Amino acid sequence: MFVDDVTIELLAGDGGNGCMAYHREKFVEMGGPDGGNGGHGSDIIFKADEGLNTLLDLRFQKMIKGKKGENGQGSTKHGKGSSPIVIKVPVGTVVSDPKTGYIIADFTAHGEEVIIAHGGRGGRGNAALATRTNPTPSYAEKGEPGEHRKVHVELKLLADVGLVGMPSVGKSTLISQISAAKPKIAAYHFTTLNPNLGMVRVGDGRSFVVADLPGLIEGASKGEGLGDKFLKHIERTRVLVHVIDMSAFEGRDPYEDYVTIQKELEEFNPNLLKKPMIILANKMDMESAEENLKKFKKKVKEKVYPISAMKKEGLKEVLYALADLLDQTPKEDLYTKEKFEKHVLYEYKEEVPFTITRENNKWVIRGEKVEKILKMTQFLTDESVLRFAQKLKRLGIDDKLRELGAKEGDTVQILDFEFEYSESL
Ligand SMILES: Nc1nc2c(ncn2[C@@H]2O[C@H](COP(=O)(O)OP(=O)(O)OP(=O)(O)O)[C@@H](O)[C@H]2O)c(=O)[nH]1
Ligand SMILES: [Mg+2]
Repeated sequence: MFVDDVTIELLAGDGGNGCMAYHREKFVEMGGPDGGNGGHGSDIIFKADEGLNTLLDLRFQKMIKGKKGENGQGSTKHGKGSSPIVIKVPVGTVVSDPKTGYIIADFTAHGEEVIIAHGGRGGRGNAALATRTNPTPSYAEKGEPGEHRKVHVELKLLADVGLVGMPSVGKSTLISQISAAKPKIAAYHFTTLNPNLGMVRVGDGRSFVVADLPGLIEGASKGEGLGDKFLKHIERTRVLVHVIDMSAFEGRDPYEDYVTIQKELEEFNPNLLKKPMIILANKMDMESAEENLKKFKKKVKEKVYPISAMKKEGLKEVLYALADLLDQTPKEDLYTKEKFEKHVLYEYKEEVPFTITRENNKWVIRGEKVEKILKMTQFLTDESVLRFAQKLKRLGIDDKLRELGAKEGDTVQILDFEFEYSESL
């Protein structure tokens, strides 16, 4: 099965917890802090693999989860980081953020790899948290939560030449004659349901990859027929080949076919019309074709190559013309730098540091920052509790609670953690 569009949830591994411990030696009752740091949680990495040609494997996974890093231990023993989870994707895969639309990665070469969701850093142990003013801290951090994000994964095939045209004009017949590809060929419309790739070798040693696409009809860019589902696969191709049935055997007018397809390409993505294009007048072995070609040529400025895909006539010249065109057409990136998430220098985000609601007689505090502080706190000692309280205070939570009328001893809740409100802090 050919799958080229998947949305999936990624949950990278949390960092391991930092450790709180003290150095012990004979005759020394309590030495300095020696709790080690937690290890890094597993990153989720996507890696391009030329052996794959579909996103089928991702289809059946709702969520990919990373592993937590190891916890730190005494004697400044740091926890081991968890190995990354590596997901293989076909070359040509584009990963984007469905919320912002920014591209996270565009894989165009075998072996390329990008971290799509970052594992959390390990929490610091009390050895690492010692400062001049507090040389023996009695607290340690928990690991940072791993990145949690939804991503849109799309395959946009990597081919040099894309074959477009109405159904049954002979696109699949052509690719089967010029490459080793063996697509289904038949007289009914929409025989081809998925794109096929074929490697073409020109006599002089040059070679290129051709993509045979399902047929297009009027309104394809708005979903008619097989719609525009497959047009994305020609976005990367450098040269287009427009195949036209010059026999007009099905009763359509070849020139109208040409205009219709050009319009659909433009509506899908105006850049498609900027690509160099070769027009093939196919089925020249049929009776009426010669007559139709004369009329067609009068209306179209571009050079038209008469061929018979079925009888393998006129193909050699076309292959040389394509190889020459490809030599003159530089490879371009599909996306400009600005479309990538990592190049966004500043993005305005509406930030709500926290919200307070009154629920079941409790003050409930929510917010990404507050929740992260909680998740990274180990409530082991008075000092760690104090540190947690100070962080909340710095965010302005205490002032706000007081303002809202919180009283000594009231219950405050963050996630599933509850504590008493105290005015003395
Ligand atoms: N006479 C003649 N018939 C051809 C030629 N090329 C293709 N055909 C016939 O046209 C019909 C359609 O051919 P396909 O190659 O399946 O056409 P297609 O463009 O891939 O069609 P879809 O996949 O449905 O879009 C088949 O019956 C072919 O045998 C040709 O050069 N001459
Ligand atoms: Mg076909």
